[in-house]
Order: sequence, then C-alpha cells, then structure tokens
Amino acid sequence: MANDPSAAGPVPTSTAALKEFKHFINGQFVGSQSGKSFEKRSPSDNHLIGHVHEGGQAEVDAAVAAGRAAMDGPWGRMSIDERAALLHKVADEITRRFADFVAAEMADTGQPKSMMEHAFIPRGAANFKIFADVVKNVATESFMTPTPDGAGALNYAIRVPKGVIGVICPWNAPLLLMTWKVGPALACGNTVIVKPSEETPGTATLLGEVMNAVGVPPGVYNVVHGLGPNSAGEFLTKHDGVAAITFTGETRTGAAIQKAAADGIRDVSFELGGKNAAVVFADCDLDAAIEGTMRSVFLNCGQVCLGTERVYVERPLYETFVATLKARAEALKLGPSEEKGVTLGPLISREHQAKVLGYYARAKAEGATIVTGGGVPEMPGALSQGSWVQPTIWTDLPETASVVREEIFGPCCHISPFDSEAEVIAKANDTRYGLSTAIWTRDLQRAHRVAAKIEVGITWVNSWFLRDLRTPFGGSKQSGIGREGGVHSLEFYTELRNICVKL
Ligand code: NAD
Ligand code: 6OD
Repeated sequence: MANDPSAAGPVPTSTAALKEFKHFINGQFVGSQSGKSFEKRSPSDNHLIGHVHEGGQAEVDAAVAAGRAAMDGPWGRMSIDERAALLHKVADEITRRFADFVAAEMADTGQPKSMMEHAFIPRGAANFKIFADVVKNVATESFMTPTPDGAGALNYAIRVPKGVIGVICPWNAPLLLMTWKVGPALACGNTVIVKPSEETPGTATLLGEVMNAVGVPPGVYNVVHGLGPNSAGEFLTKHDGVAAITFTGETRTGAAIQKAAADGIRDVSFELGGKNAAVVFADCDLDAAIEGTMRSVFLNCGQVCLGTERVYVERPLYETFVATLKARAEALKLGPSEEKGVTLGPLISREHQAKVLGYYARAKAEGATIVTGGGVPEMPGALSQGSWVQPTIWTDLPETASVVREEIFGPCCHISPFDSEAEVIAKANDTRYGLSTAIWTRDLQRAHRVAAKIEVGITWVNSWFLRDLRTPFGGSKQSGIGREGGVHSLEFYTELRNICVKL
C-alpha cells in the first residue's frame, strides 16, 4: 500500500540536536530583532532540524549598511590580486571543511551523499577560484580617436564594481547556485547580501564562518534568512541601497523581482525555470543516451533546472528506449543520504511533494499511460514521513497536456515518438521556456544543425550537465535574463566606465 503523505503521523524530533540558523551581518551571527523564526524540517523523515531566524526590514537595512561600509573600507581598497588571493583562501577553507558542508547540505536537501561529495560541494569551492582567476585576466577596450586638431584622444574603459548586490537563491543546489553568484560578485569587488531559500539555510550560514576564518572583511558577505513576499526576500529587492539583484528560482518569482527592481532602475540577472527537452535520434549510442537521460531526469530527484521533463525519441528506437528507461528507473534505489548505493533522495518538502503529486494525478486524469511510478513509494519507519515520490515515466499524452507543458521539478518525464527533424525541432521549441536541451545522435552534422535551431541558452550533444565554468550559462525566453560564467559574469557584476583623454 502506498503511504498517504498528508497523514500527520508522529514526527521524530531531537531537541538536543536542534540547530539555530542566524543571520550573518557585518561579520557577526545575529538573531532577528523581531524574534520571528520558522522551522526547518528534514525532507527525508520530516524531523525538526532547527529554527531559522526570519529577517525583516531591520536586518536588510543593517546588511545593506554593512555592505556599503565594506565597499568604502578595506575591501574597496584591495587590489585585484589581494581580492583574488582571499577568494582562493575561501575555496581552500570550504575544501578543508568539506565534511561540514556535505553534512549541512545533506541535512537540508536529503540528497545522496555521493552527489554532494562528487559534484555539488566541490563546485561551491570551484566557483570562487574560477572567477578569482577570470577577473585578473580580462582586458577592457581602448580606442585612439582622431580629432580635428590632429592630436587625437585616447578612450579607455575601466571596470568598477556595482556596489551591494542582492543574491536571492533557490533550494535545489544551495551552495553551488549561491556561490555561482557570490564568487563573481566578490571577485569583481562588490559586496553581497544573500537571501538563501527558506528550505536550505545551512551552507549559506556555514560560509559565514569560512569568510571570518580566512579574513574576508566584515560586511563583504552577508546573509539574511527569511521568506519571499513581505519578508527578507522582498525587502532586499526593494531596498534602494541594493545596486543590482541576481536571482535564481521560479519564473513567476522572477517577474515579481523584476517589478521590484524597476523602482530605482536596478539591473537584474535571472536564472529561471525550464521545461527542457531531450532529443534522441535512432542512430544514437543507446547506452550513452539512456545513461544521460537517467541523469537528466532523475538527478537530485528531478530538481535540477536543466533537467529533462520531455523526451522525444525517433520512432524506430521508441519502444526499446521506453522499455530500457523504465527498467533503469525501476532499479533506482530510494533512501536517506548516508545509505550506501542510494541513487534517489526525497523532494525538498511536503509542500513540493504535494505539487508534484498534483501533476502525477493530472497526468492520469489527462489519459497518460503510466509506464512506471505515479505515486508515493512505501518507505520504512520514520522515512514514511518524508517527501518521497516514485520515479515516474509517462507516454501517450498530447503536447497540450499539462505535464508536457508546465515545469514540474520532480523525478518524472513524458516520452513521445517523432518522425522527422523538423517535427522534433518544432516540438522542442513549443514552450515558453528556453533553458537547455540534450541531443543524442552519432551524426554530428545533424547535431550541429538541430542544436542551432533549438531556442535555448544551453545545448548538450551526447552529454548532459557537462560544465566548463568559462562558458555562457543562462536561459532564453522565460528561462532567464543575461548570461553567467567566465567573462559573462563580469558583464553583470561590474559597470564599464569610459574615460576619454584629449591628447
Ligand atoms: P522560488 O522562486 O520559489 O524561490 C527562490 C527564492 O526566491 C527563495 O529564496 C525565495 O524565498 C525567494 N522569493 C520568493 N518570492 C520572492 C519575492 N517576491 N521577492 C523576493 N524573493 C522571493 O524558487 P525555488 O522553488 O526555490 O527553486 C526552484 C525553481 O528555481 C525552479 O523553477 C527551477 O527551474 C529554478 N531554477 C533555475 C535555475 C537556472 O539556472 N535557470 C537553477 C536552479 C533553479
Ligand atoms: O552549473 C551551474 O553553474 C548551474 N548554475 C547549474 C544550475 C543547476 C540548476 O538546478
């Protein structure tokens, strides 16, 4: 029998181990002036992990003042070399405290330890090193300009930090996604105020300890915990002391933030939602395509913005592909982070579980063939209280079905057959999103041709989530504004100023 996630069964609590997540402002851990807080519970078994201080206007004001003062203080006077050296120390300290970061992220997200150890936490450290190195090596432009007197003028550009940057983060890869913004922001000489997701307060808080340990001046890295609307998130986006806002999260939230940023004409950088397609041609290396699609559908329990929720398979391979993916999905091992061999964790929260299960119900109601999954798995003991869902595959739905059109952000995909290149390109593009695609084929001419026609910011050919941090990263259409990565991050985190010198 499947578990009923809405059943309010006994919730294990251990008051002895309860954590208190405080804000990190001006180099100090502080509680909320209002005394307000909210609970953080484990996605795996719903036990109470701790309480998170909820920041309000007072904490945002204090963080902005600290960030501004640091810009005017030692941080603002540091040379690029000194700043870069300090950011290398931040990365090294994350690596030294690797086990603490892995533990904090596992507690918050419930995802497998191996994924934290091999991907998400190392990227947290790498994000500081790459941008520290990039800023030291980027040239600006200069022009010799002719003038009527024949002496000419020299135009040259300099890059300056923008100021205090608001960094608003999601819960799905907390440290990776936060440092992907904080790394370049600090490398460029800005200060930051991070508003982590309410679901994942752990690693952003821990990073405060790292900053102090390596001697990053107070006020450079600030964290204000809280919620979105009418809480720390909204107050941060509306604060006129915040020069620019970088946000990763849902497209709908991005629209609210863009409105807030319009007051004061502040710049925004957005990494938003996706409804990404995988395009599998019959000539592909089937093992590689299955392996890659398994990762792109089920990694992080499907909670990856780049993940695949629509799979299009060329008709001669369709039956084989569906049967093979089904067998592999059914072999996934669900369980808690620390358990050996676990390949699928829970969803982030009961609220998200209810959203994903709502889509599972709609798929059924809209006439899907449920190839596998579609419900809540039976989990033993305390795990029965967690936010688990079955890995799920559907077929036979029209392109208009809600699970084919809307971002679900769970371990699920719809697979459908196609007969021609033109047909699959049209289907892949028939969405308001434009984040990523994976194309699987041995015909590289076709791969280049199709890749150029798919309206997304990132296309992988015969791979998925293979990252080079120097490349432009971001979404088209409603999947984002701007590009991050390598020199592209500098476009957002600095302002170019031109200086014209009459000779
Ligand atoms: P979310 O939009 O619900 O929340 C993200 C953050 O915004 C949280 O910190 C939240 O507190 C804050 N927030 C909410 N409302 C706000 C408001 N009005 N003003 C200011 N802040 C506000 O997103 P989520 O559920 O945490 O993350 C999942 C979403 O993120 C998915 O849509 C996923 O596709 C997207 N995502 C995109 C990328 C990318 O690179 N494109 C990466 C990861 C996640
Ligand atoms: O790899 C990255 O830099 C990145 N921003 C990944 C985003 C993953 C989304 O869930």
